[in-house]
Amino acid sequence: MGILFTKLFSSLLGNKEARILVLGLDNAGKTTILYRLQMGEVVSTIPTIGFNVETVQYNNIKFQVWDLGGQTSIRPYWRCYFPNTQAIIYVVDSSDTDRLVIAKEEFHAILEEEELRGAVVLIFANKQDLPGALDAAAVTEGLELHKLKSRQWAIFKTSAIKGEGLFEGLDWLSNTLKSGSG
Ligand code: G3D
Ligand code: MG
Repeated sequence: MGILFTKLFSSLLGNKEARILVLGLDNAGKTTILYRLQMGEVVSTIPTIGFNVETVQYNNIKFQVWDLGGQTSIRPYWRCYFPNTQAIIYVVDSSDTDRLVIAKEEFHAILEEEELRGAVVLIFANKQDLPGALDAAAVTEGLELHKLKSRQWAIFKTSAIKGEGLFEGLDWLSNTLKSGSG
């Protein structure tokens, strides 16, 4: 995946600093995906306010990961991470049907942020290898993706554990960003 990743993103965005946020509820598979991509060293930082942010810097692109949900008091501090965000990769545990409603609410809440208005959205319907995992259509419905207006988005079925679907999703993302409207 490391080499594929280089192919996909090497020509992206020139020398402009860019950010890609990888978000979702805890246990969705975000950290697993970050390691799967093998882009480089994952640096974990805990800002004073107490939420954990994992960062991988790939050339001029910063990938940053944290868990949505939980304490509302820390949310204002998320905003430090919003400027220059080109894309959001939203990761869902497709087998966690109990929390799909929370995943949906968190998803739409984050997209209301002014500074994320222009961000392209890639959804990973993760953990497809688990029995009972919802398919892409069911996750699309659960997340109410039809409500996304004037935003480029796509959903891909993935298994981070098996490394399936990640490349296809990132291929879409890099093409969409390269086409310039991201
Ligand atoms: P998070 O960073 O979003 O909180 P993690 O999620 O990447 O830490 O993953 C949470 C758990 O889900 C981990 O299991 C991880 O191995 C597992 N996981 C991630 N992606 C997949 C997947 O595609 N399929 C399956 N079956 N499991 C997955 P543990 O047991 O280490 O807590
Ligand atoms: Mg994690």
